[in-house]
Amino acid sequence: MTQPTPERIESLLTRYDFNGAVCHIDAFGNGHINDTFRIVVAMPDGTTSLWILQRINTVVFQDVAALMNNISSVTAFMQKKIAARGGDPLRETLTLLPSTDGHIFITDECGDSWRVYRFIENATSFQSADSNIFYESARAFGNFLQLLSDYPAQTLTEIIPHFHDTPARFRAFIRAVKEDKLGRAASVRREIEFLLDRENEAAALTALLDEGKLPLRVTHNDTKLNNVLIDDRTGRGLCVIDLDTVMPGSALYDYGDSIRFGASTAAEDEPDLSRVEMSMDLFEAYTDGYLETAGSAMPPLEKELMPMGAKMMTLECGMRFLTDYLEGDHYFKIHREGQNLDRARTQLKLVADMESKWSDMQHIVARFS
Ligand code: ADP
Ligand code: GN1
Ligand code: MG
Repeated sequence: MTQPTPERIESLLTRYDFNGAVCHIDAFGNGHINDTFRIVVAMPDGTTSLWILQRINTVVFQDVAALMNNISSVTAFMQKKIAARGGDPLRETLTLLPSTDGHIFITDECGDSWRVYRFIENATSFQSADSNIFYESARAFGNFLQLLSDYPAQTLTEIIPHFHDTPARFRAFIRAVKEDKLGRAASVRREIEFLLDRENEAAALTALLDEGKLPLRVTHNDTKLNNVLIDDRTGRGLCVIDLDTVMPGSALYDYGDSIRFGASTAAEDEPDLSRVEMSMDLFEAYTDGYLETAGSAMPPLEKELMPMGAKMMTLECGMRFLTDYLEGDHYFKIHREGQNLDRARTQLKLVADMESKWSDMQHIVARFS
């Protein structure tokens, strides 16, 4: 997708009523999927108001109407609950701004789909965190799971079928290796072998979900640290964002996604693998916060399998990055050559590190369960 010009953005913003004049637009955030812009509006009383404009990635999300329907219903549901318990619904969950003609997303003349959210001010989305911030992010994601625990899951559209179906991701990876469209497989033999060695573990959690031994719930499915906002004033976990993938799933994959991204000692795309390991302090902080807010909804087997959730999600993500590298980087946005390979390598390094720390991980989970 080509970058939209400022003129195009200005023109589509005329379809929204911001109660003031748009005075500044800039690219915002570090997401791998959508294009995000911050919109500054000058209000008649001299103040400014902020909005988030997003172009929805329609290669990844093919049914935008269903996706937006999911988000609109889930946020409305959470807003009622947050208000009922005396919270601030406008800060503790996302709020969509409909266009002037009442649509929750609009499609422009190039066929791109866009949406606008209220910008949540005085809050930060982190790329890395200390134990305290990470603990707060865990509390927010655990709370999100609790808030949606009685949401009627069957009314949600499964936006990306088999999103966290690790065996299906494994098959896609094998296909990419066999096709080797760009002739890159030979240079990543070691990474391919690492994944092949773990093929029989890929179904460790999906088999239990299929058998009904683990609960299928409404989950977020993309619980990276930068998908939660921390309140600048109170330091507390405030709002879970990036709701595109909210659909039925497993809490273990949500927990695991947070660990693989936020408990790493380095960035997801760190090229120097000697800097990458899983910090046990961060692992402990997240486990503490997640079980504090979500623990009462989790049966014993689910808690026991939290280390496996961390490993499985890290393995799956490594597999997805490597698949995308082999296929020519068509899914995850890259900003430099080899970035998806670097991302894959950090994930595999983390898997190996988790394997070496397995019993410590289990002890920590048991301590907070
Ligand atoms: P992507 O799917 O591409 O990751 P996100 O929805 O996560 O897109 O948005 C990208 C970034 O924009 C977030 O990490 C966060 O920094 C910022 N952001 C998104 N929505 C809001 C909001 N309502 N208020 C403040 N910041 C936001
Ligand atoms: C993508 O949208 P973003 O950047 O929060 C991806 C996740 C991956 C993540 C890896 C819809 O998340 O599944 O785990 O990148 N989202 C989608 O960083 O595929
Ligand atoms: Mg995001």
